[in-house]
Amino acid sequence: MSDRSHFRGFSTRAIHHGYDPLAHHGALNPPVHLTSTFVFDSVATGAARFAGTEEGYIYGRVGNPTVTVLEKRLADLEGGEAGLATSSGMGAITAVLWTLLGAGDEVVADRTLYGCTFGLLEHHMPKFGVTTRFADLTEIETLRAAIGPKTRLVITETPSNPNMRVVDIAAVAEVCRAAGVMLVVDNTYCTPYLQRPLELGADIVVHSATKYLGGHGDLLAGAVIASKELVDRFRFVGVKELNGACISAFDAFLVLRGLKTLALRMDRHCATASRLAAELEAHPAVARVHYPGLDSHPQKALAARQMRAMGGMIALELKGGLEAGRVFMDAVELATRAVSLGDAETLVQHPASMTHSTYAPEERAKHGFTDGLVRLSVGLEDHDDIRDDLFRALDRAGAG
Ligand code: 7XF
Repeated sequence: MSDRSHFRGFSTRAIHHGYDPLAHHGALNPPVHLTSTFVFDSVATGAARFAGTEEGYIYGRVGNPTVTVLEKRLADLEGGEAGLATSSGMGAITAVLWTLLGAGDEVVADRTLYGCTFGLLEHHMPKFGVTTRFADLTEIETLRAAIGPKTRLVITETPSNPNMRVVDIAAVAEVCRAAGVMLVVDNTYCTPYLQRPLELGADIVVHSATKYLGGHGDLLAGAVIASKELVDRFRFVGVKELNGACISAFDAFLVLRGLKTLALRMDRHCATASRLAAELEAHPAVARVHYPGLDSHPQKALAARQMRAMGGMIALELKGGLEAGRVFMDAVELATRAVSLGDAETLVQHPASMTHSTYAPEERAKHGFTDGLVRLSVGLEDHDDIRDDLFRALDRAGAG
């Protein structure tokens, strides 16, 4: 057995934490435990495991040894006590919300969220008696005013998908703590390499691990990181009994593989995106670039405080609006027309017609993004190739 837990660098932990090869026949990588159920050596063992008085696996919806490695690793990287891996980001979000909320409860959510999170809160949770107030969480007084006696939790992304608004996690956490409500932060855009919400006072971090954590566009996964007490509830109530959104051992293995290069990939995503953001801002067809590293971003100073680097996501507003967006989207040759983000490939998509189509047009305006907004997930290709491709497509969009 070898204990490497005193080596504390981020990449070191992303490669090693929670797994000891010497306890697994020397296998460098964690075995993929392809099993749905686990055998008990006696009825007493089975009873003790169900009662929670003995550690050990029971059934794949509750836990699996490959998945456990991923859960430990993600918890460590986020600076949390415990982790839960799920079959998707939405699986993580529903596990949290459905466990913590009941009829009569209220949620306060930031005014821009990923489309399905918004749809869940605005259109579906009311069926179960849970309502949501959407507020601009970049304004602390607005948040304070939105929290009422029935508010149980506050949920936000930062930077927000798709328009890159930045929420001050520490300030929001302070208001939540004073009001006795929990703060959930969706850290998908940043990953723990760029931002660690628990260290800033959040109670719960959720992820779509489909994105940067996996990093290769070959899996769907999600995660929740929080105190052990909360994670136990999300596991034994949220996933086991409410949504069944357990991750497969194979997908857990793929996320673990992705994590080994997380820091390297994020450094490259961030470096290329920050160069491109400045270059794109100078293109005559571009009305506005939303990127927290730009001087034009209203929360640049906050982002610099809260994030290690400014991330790989950029939102562009084109002067020609929706139509220019369409021309641009069809003109790219290297950038790939696809939703999702955080992959090696540069991806472009149009939120109003794709990821955020669950918002009505007037809701999109109210929640802070225009129909002409194009979203760019900057990939790992060479900067010059991405720039040339985007500029050629922008020239077309501008000429239109
Ligand atoms: O269930 P998923 O793994 O797709 O994750 C849901 C999710 C949760 N939080 C954020 C901030 C997300 O961006 C997502 C998924 N977003 C993709 C996108 O924006 O392209 C989904 C493609 S429709």
